[in-house]
Amino acid sequence: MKTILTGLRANSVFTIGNYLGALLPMVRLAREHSDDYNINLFVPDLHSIISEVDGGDLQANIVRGIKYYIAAGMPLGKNVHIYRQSRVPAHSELCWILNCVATMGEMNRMTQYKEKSEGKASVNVGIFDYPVLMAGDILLYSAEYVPVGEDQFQHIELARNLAMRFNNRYGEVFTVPVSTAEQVKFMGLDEGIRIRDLLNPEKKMSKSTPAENSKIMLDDAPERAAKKIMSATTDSVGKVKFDMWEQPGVSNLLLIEALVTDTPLQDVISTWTGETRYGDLKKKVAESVSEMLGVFQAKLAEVSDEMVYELLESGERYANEVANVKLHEVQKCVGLR
Ligand code: AQP
Repeated sequence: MKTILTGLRANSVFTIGNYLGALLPMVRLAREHSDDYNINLFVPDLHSIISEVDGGDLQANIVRGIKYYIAAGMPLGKNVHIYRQSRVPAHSELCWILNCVATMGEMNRMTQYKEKSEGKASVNVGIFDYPVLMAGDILLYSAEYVPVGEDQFQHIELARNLAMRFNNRYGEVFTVPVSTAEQVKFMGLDEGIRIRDLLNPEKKMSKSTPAENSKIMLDDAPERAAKKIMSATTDSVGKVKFDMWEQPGVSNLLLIEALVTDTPLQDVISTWTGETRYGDLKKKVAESVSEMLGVFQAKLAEVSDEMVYELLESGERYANEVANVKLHEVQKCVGLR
């Protein structure tokens, strides 16, 4: 059976960027395909520690991260596997082997590394190397489809390159994930999703950005989220047009409105193009986001810790079984067994 796999770092509360760009597409795919695909959802807790864990409580964040998936409507059938990366040691072991296949040249080109290390006097090696760990996360389970936001596409391409290079060198061991263009098609999209920072819409919305008004968190009170939308940066053009280059703030609002209300983007664009009162657009988006958060938060409150730990127990048993078989195969190929 083919595998669809995704992970969201549990280093803090998620933003609506994480929710709309990765969590919701995965939930949709799981709903469509959980009868005939393995659906692997994991918490990349080893990735979490490459940056400081906000709130200092990684365990609580992990449990909350899994609750997010459930609250977002993830089906919990027999083919859905939920696990923590650190409970499957094969991830770290495969990462080391892949480190010996990856090159400094390709790693130095990773945009996320450049962005995350920009302006810092000292950068940990984990920030540089985590795309290799991510490649291992994918290749261990022979996942062909990896729904992620647009910012992670370069890492999917890296995973493909490492898989192909390894296969050329040692034999056909890894399933190569499909190209990012095909990933997008599989998600039913025209292009990858990138929700922008509300104050600085040239940048993506990130949980680690310090400015509170730049991002909407999934635990924001609906009224607070509405205020953040109302204070979002727009532009001085004075007329709504969907153009991420010329009018990124306004275009970001249109994209959020489409995703939050599950309306085709083209329909939202047609409704608002030419509108001169940005305030009206903001008001509508603020209402939609508040409503979405209210419904989501009510569902979240119904998910118990016990439910999460039960899912983890069976998910981690499954993940270790599958990952150990693949790791053993890899170790044999490189001469370690
Ligand atoms: N702004 C975004 N728009 C669309 N998708 C996004 N994702 C993140 N930000 C956006 C997607 O969310 C998934 C999980 O991301 P992650 O937490 O593993 O790491 P990240 O990409 O580094 O997310 P952040 O919010 O930017 O975290 P910090 O600030 O901690 O670095 C991925 O699929 C990602 O594409």
